[in-house]
Amino acid sequence: GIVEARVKSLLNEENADETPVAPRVGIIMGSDSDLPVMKEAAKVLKDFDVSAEVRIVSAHRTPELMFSYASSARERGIQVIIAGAGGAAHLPGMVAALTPLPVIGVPVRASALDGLDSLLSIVQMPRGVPVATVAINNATNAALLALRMLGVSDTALQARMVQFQEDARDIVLEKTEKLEK
Ligand code: RP5
Repeated sequence: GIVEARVKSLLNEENADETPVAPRVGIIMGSDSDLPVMKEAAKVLKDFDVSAEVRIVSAHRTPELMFSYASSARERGIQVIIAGAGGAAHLPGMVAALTPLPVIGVPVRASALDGLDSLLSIVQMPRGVPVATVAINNATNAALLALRMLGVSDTALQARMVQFQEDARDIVLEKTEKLEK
């Protein structure tokens, strides 16, 4: 459909039509206006060769779709859901209420309140229904957290995370070395 085509073009997926691999991570967002932020999560997962699907699912505009997406995610093989939303950001919490999977919420800076509204909407979940909330617009960290979760039972993936952390450390050390010269 039109949304899928827009998602593909925004993600710059040259190989989008190759044989599909069952997605392990579901990346969903309330609106296509969240895509510029949320596509960073897709990029990170791609760099780690972890399959993901990207969907527009709105708690307010498509409540039935949200219900069917969240309640079928586990049986479709999804292992972690990353949900981004802005403003009255109900999507991550509602999805967490409908699935036993871990849900990571990304507060998107979308309104006059600069993202603080999204952050508070996502982070202030009632006891019993957790959403792991990352910083405003930080879809990169949402993907890295999803990878760490998958890494608990996927040693090859966890080894890649260790490598990623070592690379990040080396970059900082190299910068320090340059400063000292
Ligand atoms: C939320 O409202 C979306 O997640 C988005 O961040 C915000 C604005 O959506 P649009 O009006 O741009 O579609 O539901």
